[in-house]
Amino acid sequence: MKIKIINPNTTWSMTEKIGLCARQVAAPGTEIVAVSPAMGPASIESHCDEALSVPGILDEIRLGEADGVDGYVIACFGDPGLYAAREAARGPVIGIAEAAMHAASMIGSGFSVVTTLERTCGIAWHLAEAYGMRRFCRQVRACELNVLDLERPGSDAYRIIVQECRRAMHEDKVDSIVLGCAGMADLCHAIGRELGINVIDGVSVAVKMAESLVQLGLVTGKHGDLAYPLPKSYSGMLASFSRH
Ligand code: 2AL
Repeated sequence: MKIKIINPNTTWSMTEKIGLCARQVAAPGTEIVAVSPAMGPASIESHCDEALSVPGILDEIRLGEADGVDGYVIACFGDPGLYAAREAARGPVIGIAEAAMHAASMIGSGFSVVTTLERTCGIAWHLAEAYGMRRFCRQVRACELNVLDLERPGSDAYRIIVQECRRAMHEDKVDSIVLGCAGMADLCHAIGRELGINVIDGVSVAVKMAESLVQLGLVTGKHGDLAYPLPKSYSGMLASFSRH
């Protein structure tokens, strides 16, 4: 089967890292295709960034549908455009925040999210609420790292993230820590080993969930509000999305 991972930001070093982490957990018969859209923000750390990432995501879904993709992962912790992507796709589309939070809810009674900038904490709380995960989510903690600090060789990011995870472990009394950025995927095992607690990377979980749903023959429902969007005209910069 073919699983396409869309990193909605346009930083390809992060996309390659995400692809590598996905391939480490994928089953032998699974082909992982990891991409960044041709248009979009270099990093996603605001509601505006999220909104501006969605046309690029939908373009990648369109290409994926033509390319016989079986399932998709949206690899950004705000799960931008998740429901729009589901409308446009035949197969399942999984967001990394929804995947990680659900996994955490199945292995314990509480988790904390450790994310990048304070300003993104509201997005994580909102998703916890929307997914029915609010009662499991004890805290959302920021490291005050920019997303692109995770890509900078020699940055202090690992040490700062471990420090915040340690605080979460002791102060929030959680069973797991959910990493709040796709760019942290490669740090998951090292942090888990160092702290001796479940550390959940949504990219890995989302890949396994997408694989499982595809293997079970389950697809996105097309009889309700996730039906394919109606054909219509779009103008200006969105003209290429027109369907007649
Ligand atoms: C993210 C993420 O996962 N990728 C990105 O560009 N921004 N989310 C976050 N909270 O930092």
